[in-house]
Amino acid sequence: MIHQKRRSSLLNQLGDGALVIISTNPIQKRSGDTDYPFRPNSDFYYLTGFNEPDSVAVFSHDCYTIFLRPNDKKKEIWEGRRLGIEEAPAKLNADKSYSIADLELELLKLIDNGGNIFFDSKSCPIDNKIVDVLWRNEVYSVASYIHEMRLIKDEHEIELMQKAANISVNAHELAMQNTKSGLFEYEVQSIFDGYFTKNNSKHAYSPIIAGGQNACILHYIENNKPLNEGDLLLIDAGCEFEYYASDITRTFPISGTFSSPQKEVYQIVLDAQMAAINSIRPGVKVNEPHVIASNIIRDGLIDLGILETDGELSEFYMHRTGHSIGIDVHDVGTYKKDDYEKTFVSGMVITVEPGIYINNDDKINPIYRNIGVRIEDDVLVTNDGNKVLTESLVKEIKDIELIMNNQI
Ligand SMILES: [Mn+2]
Repeated sequence: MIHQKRRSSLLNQLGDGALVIISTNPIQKRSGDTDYPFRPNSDFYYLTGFNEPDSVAVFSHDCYTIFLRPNDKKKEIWEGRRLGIEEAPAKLNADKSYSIADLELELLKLIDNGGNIFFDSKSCPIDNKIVDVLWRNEVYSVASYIHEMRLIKDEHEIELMQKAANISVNAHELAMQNTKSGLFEYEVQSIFDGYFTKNNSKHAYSPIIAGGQNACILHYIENNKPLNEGDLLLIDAGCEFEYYASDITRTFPISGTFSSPQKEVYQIVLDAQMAAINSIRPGVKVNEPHVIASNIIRDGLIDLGILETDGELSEFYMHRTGHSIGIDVHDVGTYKKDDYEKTFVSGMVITVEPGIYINNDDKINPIYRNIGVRIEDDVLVTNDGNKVLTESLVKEIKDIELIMNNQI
């Protein structure tokens, strides 16, 4: 029902007689006869709830048609079960279903009603076939309409995102409790691999398990170095549960106790993160958390003598404070440059993830070198402010030290 509601809501914006055509992702080859695990196209899944490859949805106010793989006993033994043409209408709330092999023939009939056609090609084999069928027609883009809808999460989506957040929170907690020097970064990653799998979820993105100076490499994913006693460990990992993402970063001392310089840097990032989160409510510009976090980080770094009064903050803080999150971990909307003037609306979910990255630089006081800190939570905009979906994961210095020393 939720998908039908989304389709109707989309059609209502597109005007009378609109016909939407949307396909799922192609299967991607990994090597030889091995494929990457299939994941449906996010827009397609949002509108259909269907997660098989080789499918196309065509819908108007009058008719919803789904093209999919027919049942095939032999193929299903090798490749897995298929919903099949007979079961599809009842299961997917469709009016008609056809084999994907009949796509061109049936699509020609479906576009014959004269209404505006909405379609965006991903230049994959199925979309190329659709383009061939549509070549005589004027075609309009539908992606921006779908993305505006996806920006505001409905109750069903918020529930799934809360579940994803909870799984990730628990995995981070386990990692804090089980980290010790001498382990390799991948051994800490295995805590997430195991916990996510055990809870019917997957990594929403390549996890970053970065000890010491590796934390200063923003997209460090090698995760293959040993953890050293005096260093911090930065973990950016989140699961995807039923196609909805979570995204959490925590930074904590491998020994279980922060050193004084680590504390000083960490507290600046935490203050920046909390202030940025506190600013989030409907009507506030989506860029506001970034402005607030950047100012606090700038002042903090100047106080520590790391940044000159007229210095470049981007030497130590070179990314944005957050992004939209949903079916995609970097979800549609709100964090692109044109969107900075937009304001928060109830139902948006964004990350808040300021950081400080101090590289090994002669100019910097040695006690602060090689410290990288990021703290990230997922925040739902509510009618009267916000709710942090990942709030149950500790981040205050004293709480992290307690949990790491198994005292809570
Ligand atoms: Mn993030």
